[in-house]
Amino acid sequence: MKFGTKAIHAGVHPDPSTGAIMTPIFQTSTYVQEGIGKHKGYEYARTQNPTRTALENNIAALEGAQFGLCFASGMAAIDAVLKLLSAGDEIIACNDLYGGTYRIITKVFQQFGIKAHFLDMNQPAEVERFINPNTKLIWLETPTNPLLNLIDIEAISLIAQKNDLLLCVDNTFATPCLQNPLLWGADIVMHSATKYLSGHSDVVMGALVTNKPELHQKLAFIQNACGAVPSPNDCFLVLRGIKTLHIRMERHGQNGKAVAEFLQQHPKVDRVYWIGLPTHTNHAIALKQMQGFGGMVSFTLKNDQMDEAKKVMESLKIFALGESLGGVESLCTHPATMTHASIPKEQRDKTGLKDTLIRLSVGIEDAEDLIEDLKQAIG
Ligand code: P1T
Repeated sequence: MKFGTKAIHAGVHPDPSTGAIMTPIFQTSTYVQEGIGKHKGYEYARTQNPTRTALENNIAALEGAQFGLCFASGMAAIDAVLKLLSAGDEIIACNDLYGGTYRIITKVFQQFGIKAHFLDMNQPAEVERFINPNTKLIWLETPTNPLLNLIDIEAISLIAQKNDLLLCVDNTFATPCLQNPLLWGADIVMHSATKYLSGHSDVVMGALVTNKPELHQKLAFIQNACGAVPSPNDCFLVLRGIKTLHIRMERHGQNGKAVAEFLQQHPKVDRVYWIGLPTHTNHAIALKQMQGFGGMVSFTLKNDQMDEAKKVMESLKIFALGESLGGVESLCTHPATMTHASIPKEQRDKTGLKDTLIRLSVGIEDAEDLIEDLKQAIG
């Protein structure tokens, strides 16, 4: 089955009791059991819920995985992966990544005795240099948030396999439509389903998928034991969102290209970060492991002053100023004060995340209108 067909059909079945074609919202906390130990596979809604099961199976199918699990947020999904570790274990993570991921590793798990190294993963030799007997997990995002760096998943997975480490890839920016990290050797794929999977900026949710039964069991145990599960209503919304994922991603990619090319030729714009530009440092990695380039575009201005960047961000009319990404509507984010404020400035400076960087989540409106908006805002 091809991707679009899977997006619409995988994991979902007409409701056996009514024939309803759309998966019902099973708004229940418990299930009546016929006798002690006699039930229909559903006991308590933290542990299982049929709306959630449909979504978990759908996301798993899109990633080419056997198993899927959904969580109350992307952060709850990340939390579950990190809970696979024990005190004394070490993580190697990419150095450009969502601020919340950096924060949970350094501010929450560090106090439980877990140590992390944040590295430029375009130097696989550098990754090997930091591996020691305590290393247990490699965490990467590709494309990264917000600098749109690309990391060769296969190259890193070879290192992970050689050293018996888990590799988890945050696939939020690419979505399963553009990239399937399991195919390149990842053990776990993580999503903030809040973003493109939901696609309409009306849900907060996370997801994990894997092909390894043992790993799935451990993560399912954590999901149930810790309890950060999404509501059935939110599962319904994400299932509905995913039905148009392939169509939306096509348009995000077309609009991303139009916006990136417009910015690239603008005399006041300095650097443009979009993975589809042949001038992108690692464009070849996108060609190797992705089926498209998406709608995330970051840029800086030649007049590299905060006042200038602020003026542009506050003058945009169609691009709404705010955190998040991946919705049908265009958004403009200021990473230094919003999504990445929890990464200390010295660390941001080291990875090249300037205070003046502007991040765009290019939506699926008409590209001409988006370009007009940028034109009037940049001046
Ligand atoms: O917001 P939540 O659903 O908990 O997901 C966290 C998360 C994880 N991974 C990546 C790559 C992310 O971008 C995010 C959330 N990011 C934003 C809110 C943002 O605007 O970048």
